[in-house]
Amino acid sequence: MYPKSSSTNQRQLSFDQFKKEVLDDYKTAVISRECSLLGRREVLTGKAKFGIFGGGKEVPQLAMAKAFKKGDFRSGYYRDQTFMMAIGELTPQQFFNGLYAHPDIEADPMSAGRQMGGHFATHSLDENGHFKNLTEQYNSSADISPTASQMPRMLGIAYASKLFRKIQDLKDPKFSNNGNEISWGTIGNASTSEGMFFETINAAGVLQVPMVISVWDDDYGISVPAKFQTTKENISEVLKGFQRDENGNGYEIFVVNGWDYAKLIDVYNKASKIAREEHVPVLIHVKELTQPQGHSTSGSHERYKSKERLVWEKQHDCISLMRDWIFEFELIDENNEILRFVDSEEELIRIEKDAKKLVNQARRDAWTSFTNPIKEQKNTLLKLLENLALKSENRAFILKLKNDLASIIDTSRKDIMSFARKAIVYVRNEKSIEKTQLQNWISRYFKEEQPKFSSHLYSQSDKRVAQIKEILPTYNENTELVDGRIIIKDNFDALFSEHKDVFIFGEDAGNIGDVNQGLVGLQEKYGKLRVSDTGIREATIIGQGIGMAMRGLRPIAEIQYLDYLLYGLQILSDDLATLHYRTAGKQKAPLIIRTRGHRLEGIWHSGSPMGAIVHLLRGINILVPRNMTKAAGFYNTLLACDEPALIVENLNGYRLKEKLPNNLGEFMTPIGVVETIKEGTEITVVSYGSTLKIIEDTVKDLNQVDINIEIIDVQSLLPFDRNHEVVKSIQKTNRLIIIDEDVPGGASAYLLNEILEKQNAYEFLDSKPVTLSAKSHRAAYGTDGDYFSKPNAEDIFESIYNIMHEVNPSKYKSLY
Ligand SMILES: Cc1ncc(C[n+]2csc(CCOP(=O)(O)OP(=O)(O)O)c2C)c(N)n1
Ligand SMILES: [Mg+2]
Repeated sequence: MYPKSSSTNQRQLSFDQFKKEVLDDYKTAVISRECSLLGRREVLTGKAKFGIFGGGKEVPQLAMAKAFKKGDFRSGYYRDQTFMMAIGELTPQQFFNGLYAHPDIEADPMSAGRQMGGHFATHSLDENGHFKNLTEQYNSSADISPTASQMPRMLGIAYASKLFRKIQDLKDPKFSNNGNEISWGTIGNASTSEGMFFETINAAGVLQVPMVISVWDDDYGISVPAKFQTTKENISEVLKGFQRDENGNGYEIFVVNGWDYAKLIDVYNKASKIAREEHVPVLIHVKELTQPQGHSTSGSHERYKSKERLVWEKQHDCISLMRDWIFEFELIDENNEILRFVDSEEELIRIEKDAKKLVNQARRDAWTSFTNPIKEQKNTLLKLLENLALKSENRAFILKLKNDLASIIDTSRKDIMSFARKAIVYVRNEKSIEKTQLQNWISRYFKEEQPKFSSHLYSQSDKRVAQIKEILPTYNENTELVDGRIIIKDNFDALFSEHKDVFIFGEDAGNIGDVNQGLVGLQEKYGKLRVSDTGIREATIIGQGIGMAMRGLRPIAEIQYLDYLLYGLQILSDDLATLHYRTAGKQKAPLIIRTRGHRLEGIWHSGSPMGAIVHLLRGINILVPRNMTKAAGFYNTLLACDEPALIVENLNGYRLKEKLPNNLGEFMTPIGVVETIKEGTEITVVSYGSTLKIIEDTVKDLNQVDINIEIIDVQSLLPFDRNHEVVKSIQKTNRLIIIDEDVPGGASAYLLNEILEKQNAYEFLDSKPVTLSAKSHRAAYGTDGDYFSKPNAEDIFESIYNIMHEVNPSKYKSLY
């Protein structure tokens, strides 16, 4: 590699430097392997719950690390511990801290114990939740477990480089150096069977972005061999049509064996140069890798691999072959002297011994750091229980608890809390200072420990949505009424001219300005990169946005209709919604997803699956504005904040008339705040989105039968009614009906839970609370399909009337 390679970089290295680098690499590989071996033992002896390691894939990761530069991003999966060690972002002790699930972000920088080991991340945010200078550090977007889910965001990370290079106004040195950054992906061979892999590969080819995707090919996906995974059992072979050539743009594709250290370094250098300089995506198919310990700690690969395969894997272990190469390497210099990496095997054995010692020490240190705080807590509790026992009639029981707790060898926080709370039950009828002390200790314990497991679902920075106060739209004296779409469009226009880092993209979003003309003319005005068309690929539209937002841009990803959000829902749920939580606040992606939905007609153009969305997307703000002014106000709010959000515009609202505000881009709809749009006395009607219009249309009819309703617009499903305004209304009306067009038990049940349980509204109800929603099936097509599928004006009238009939049957006579 050293003398044969044509790379100038390598020629410049003196042999001694080169030798040091090779031996350091070998040491890293051996340390990593030792971590895998000891890690498995920690699981089998019960100290850790589950282990999935990078054994058998060490050597190509050394090569990838060499080509990886500051500012670059990794988007990979659970095999990449060697890479993380090689770039200096994972120490052996941190590896074990993660394995034990140390709930402290300093100890386990990957996830503060929230993720299983093997899920890697670096810190993009400082202690205030603000972006650090990402060009001065190595970056790894936080891994997630669902196979191939690292693909969509990988595209966005790469796409950001393209934007940073092409758009002069974006030259923020914190985020990019002229778009030179590569998005480095890794994926297992079997996971390339997933749709998201192919969708991303195609999109990156279309967009021509600096993405280098390595396939770690060990011929298996757990127990299932390549034969059942990949056509021709060969992913680079079937992707050959993506190879760039004289017919057009595409990929550069490399195939290399995973044990060939020298060749790997060469390939990764070439790949890096192509991607970085030309912004061409590269696929590196790394073959002949192994799994020396099987897939994970949950099983043994002897069960499904043949004897021959197991022997082959031993012979092709990448570290063994690297070792042979180092041992055998010889070079004759100009003075005819023979240069070697090592003079005897002893030198390699010493490196291996040192590595073993180092990893063992790291394991011990990690265990001490994980268990020490718990030991202290345990001792405090034992003392409290002893004191309590002395004063209690149930002394024997409490002493037993104390002794049982004392006898647990590897105590967990769960043990501590569980014993403490059991003790409280024994003294429930007693009074003593010791009991109060234990009660106080328990509540302090929860206060301190619970956030370690539950913090950072949403932003805690000064840009969190809760910080935003409402700014009302203002109007000229003789304000004209315009189509709703004009308000959306003019507001986007104001936002685009104000914020140079805002981008909107989606199917038909560019050239024609979206299917409902809310972006008409904006591509012409702001260019094809700011307002752009994408292929039909919802999962990677979302991923494109996630990756861009992780690199400091403000993307608005458009999903054409709410019904098609389902294609992107998995990535929204698994990736975007968990990002801030799973990094304990160290990464964020304030992506805005724009879509339109509700009440059009037909099974796939009338969607309102808000319950499903609300439940799957905790961690994302879910906003359901009733008109375009409200929607525009939400966009304005979100661009002043750092949280992700989904905005569902009303599909039937683009042509409804609204007053055109004169402070476009500035007025702000607050998030988590309901609005009472009509005051009333008899019943509180809670609803959102398109349904509100129908409810408003029934007001006159209800008035005629002497029913005066109060209407509350939810506006924001997540978060819902932070100020608990709904219960105040119910205190006045004593009755509640929730109306939406989701399935029964969908978002209406969510709202009912919020109102009855969280706001304690049950105390003020004089009638049974009612939810009126659509039928369980999707909405049938046409006017009649809608009438018989979704709550209509008569359904609403009758549901409300029936509640009043129950209250006063003589005044409100039965209708049927
Ligand atoms: C969507 C999804 N399906 C199934 C799994 C369970 N699972 C975890 S790893 C794995 C096999 C992956 O094999 P491959 O991509 O070849 O990676 P390797 O583990 O061999 O490196 C499976 C099926 C998962 N994590 N996510
Ligand atoms: Mg595999």
